[in-house]
Amino acid sequence: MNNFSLSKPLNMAPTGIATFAKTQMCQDIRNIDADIAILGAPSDLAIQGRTGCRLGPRGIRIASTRFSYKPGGTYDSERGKFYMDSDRWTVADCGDVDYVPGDWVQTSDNIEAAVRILAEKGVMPVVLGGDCAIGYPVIKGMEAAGSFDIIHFDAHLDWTKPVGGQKYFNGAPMRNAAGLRYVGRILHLGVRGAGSSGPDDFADAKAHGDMIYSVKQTRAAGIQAILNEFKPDKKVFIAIDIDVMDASCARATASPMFGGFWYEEMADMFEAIAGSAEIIGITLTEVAPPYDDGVDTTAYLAARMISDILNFATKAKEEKE
Ligand SMILES: [Mn+2]
Repeated sequence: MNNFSLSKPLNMAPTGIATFAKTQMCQDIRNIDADIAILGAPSDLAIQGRTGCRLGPRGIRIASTRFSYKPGGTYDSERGKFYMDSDRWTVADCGDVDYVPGDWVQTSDNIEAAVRILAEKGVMPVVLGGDCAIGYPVIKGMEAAGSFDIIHFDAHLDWTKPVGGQKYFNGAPMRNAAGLRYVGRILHLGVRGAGSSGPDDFADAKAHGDMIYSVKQTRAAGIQAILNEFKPDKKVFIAIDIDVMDASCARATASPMFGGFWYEEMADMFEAIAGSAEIIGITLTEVAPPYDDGVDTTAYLAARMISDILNFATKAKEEKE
C-alpha cells in the first residue's frame, strides 16, 4: 500500500498500515493469491496463567514494519545472499481470525476453517498467536498438506493431559496434534525446567516417536546432528512458543523461562531446518505485548524470527528450482 507523497513514496517503517512487514492486505481469504499468508489468531481464552497474548498479532505486526520486501530481495551481509525478492514471492496479510469472547470452541473453529482454506489453496500459513492452544486448530486445518512432522520450539512439552476435563487448552496442543492421522513425529527443542508436563507425559510423547531436547542438550548435540537423527518427513510444520527464548530477551509472555535460546541460535536452527525439509507452515504463540519493554523487544524478536524462517524457507525452494 502506497503512502501519500508529493514525490515517490519512500514507505519508511513508521508510515502506512501495519500489516506484517507492510505486505499487501488480503481482504477475503477465499480469494487469496499469494505464496505465504499471515493470519492472526488473537485468542488467549485457553491460557492457564496471565493473559495478554490476544494482543500478540497486533504487537508482532507493528514490530514487523521494520522489515519489508522489495524487488531483488534484502541482502544478508553475513550469508552473502539476497532473500525474499518481492518479484518472486508474494506475502499477503489476511488479518485476524475472529475471536469470540468467552467462546473458545467457536474461536477454535474459526482458526481451523481459515487455515483449511489456505492449506487447500497451497498457501503457506504463518499464524500469529494467541496462546499455544491455537496450535491444535491450526495443525488440524493443515490436513490438505498431507503427512508432515512438527518441529516444536518451546520451554514446555505441551503434552499435558486434560485439566478439569478440558482437552484443548494451552498445555496440550502437541498431545492433541499427535492424534491427527497426517501428523507424524514431533521434534521438541528447548524444553526445560519445571513445567506443566509430568514424567508420564514425556513417556507418552516418546512412545509416539517424538524426540525431546532441552536447550543444553540441543547446544551439546548441534542442530544438524539432531536433524540427522530425527530424519524429518519431507514436510515440516514449525511451532514456536516465544518462551523457548531466554526470559531476558522475551519477557512479554505468560510464562517467561530463563535458560532459553538466544536469537542467533534460533536463526541458525531455522536455516538448518529449511535445508532439511520443506517448511509448510508456522505458528508463533504466546507473545503478550502488555508485558513488553519500552522498545517492544519480545514482539520484535517474534517478527524477526518469522522473517528469518520465511527467508530460509523461500531460499531453500529457490535453490531447488
Ligand atoms: Mn511454553
